[in-house]
Amino acid sequence: MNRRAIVLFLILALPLILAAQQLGGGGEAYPRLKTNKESLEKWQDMRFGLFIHWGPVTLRGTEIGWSRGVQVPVADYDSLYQEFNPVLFDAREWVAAAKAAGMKYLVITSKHHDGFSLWDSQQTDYDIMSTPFRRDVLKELSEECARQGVLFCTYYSILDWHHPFYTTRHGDDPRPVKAADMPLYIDFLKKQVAELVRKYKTRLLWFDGQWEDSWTHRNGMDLYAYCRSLDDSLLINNRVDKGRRDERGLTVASQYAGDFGTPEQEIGAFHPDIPWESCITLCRQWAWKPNDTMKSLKECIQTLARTAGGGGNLLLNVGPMPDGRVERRQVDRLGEIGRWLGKYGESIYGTRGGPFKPTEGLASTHKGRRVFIHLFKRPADPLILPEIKGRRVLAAALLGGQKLAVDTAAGQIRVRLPGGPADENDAVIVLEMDGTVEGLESLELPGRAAVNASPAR
Ligand code: FHN
Repeated sequence: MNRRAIVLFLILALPLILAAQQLGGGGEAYPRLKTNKESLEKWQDMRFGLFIHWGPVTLRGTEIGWSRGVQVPVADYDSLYQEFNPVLFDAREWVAAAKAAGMKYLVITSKHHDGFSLWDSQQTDYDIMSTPFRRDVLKELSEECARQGVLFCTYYSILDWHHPFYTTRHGDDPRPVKAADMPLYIDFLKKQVAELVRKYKTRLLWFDGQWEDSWTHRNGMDLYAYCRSLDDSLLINNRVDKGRRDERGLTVASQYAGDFGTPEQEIGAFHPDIPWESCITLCRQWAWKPNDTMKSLKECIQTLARTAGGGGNLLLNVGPMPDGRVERRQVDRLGEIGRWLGKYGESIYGTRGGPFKPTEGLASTHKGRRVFIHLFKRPADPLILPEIKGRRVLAAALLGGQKLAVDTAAGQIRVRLPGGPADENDAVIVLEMDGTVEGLESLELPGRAAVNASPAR
């Protein structure tokens, strides 16, 4: 191929190569099975969801899954379901709390590492119907989400330290394992996942527990393809496969399956070109713990704005109590976040990260011709930003507030700041541009770049 042909090929193919890099899918085993773009964009526009970790373990207040066979002996842990009777559980209240927080989707732990199923599963008796409660939590939540217009999604743990056929044990679990059983476990897993899709209409499968050697890259790609065969519009996170290497959570290479990256307990790195979602606890533990330390309103709002400023979604977690209620103080905190979004939601929903890369003091999002600057600290006045090549700033204002003087000179945008106090959690300035900034190069700001801020644990 001569030089001219190579150049021509690159010019034609480049956009395709770039697009391919952005979209995940079935991995190297299913190269043509790409992420459902429509579902992905709708989900990315949502930006904010509720994560719920819950199960019989709340009767002990210890961490779900991990405390089995450690803080709580296996025999005790595995019999907790016989006392689990959350009579104050009300799906309306849970979904209403998510809505009041401004959250657009909800992800419930249908089955965590301890193997307990929160629905009436035909594949096992180790489920909610074997408890004194005998109500199908997933059915009630799925129906209530549909009623209140919140997207119903399910977390499902691939590893199952309770299931006899799963081939890795945890804690003081004395049972031997037989490698031959793993195919039987995978058959069980697929039948349960089919229930979640067909019967409970989950819209997103949030897999977890893929890191043990019992689960392989091949298993991951096959499960991804199987899920998409059940419902082609499903979204599936990258923990279906082995491409996630550390808490930064992104997939290391396109040969791995998955539709979005999953940083955990930290705000993901600035990546407006890759779909990702940070999952972070409102308190410290995933499941409920008495008197657990709860994040401040400022920390919650800045975590959400920083995540959106990096191009990601935020999945904020609560752990309901053993009686079925979410603690009042946590419901109140969610409501406070929702009130902030009531005023400034335009700077979060439907936006994409950038064009200015986040620093310690600010982050930016954009949508159409509007660029939103999220100020977490009061900067020097005027606020100085690098000029956006090929775009002019037509006007500046506090979002929902007063107009601000703005000019561009010497490659800098200078915004005069308001004299009085602005929102101490996150003061949002909106810049009206003479065109969209989507796809334009991201810009570094002088000053310390934001490190992947890990909210207090
Ligand atoms: O072990 C789990 C943990 O309990 C929790 O479910 C988090 C949520 O993403 N995921 C695992 C740790 O990476």
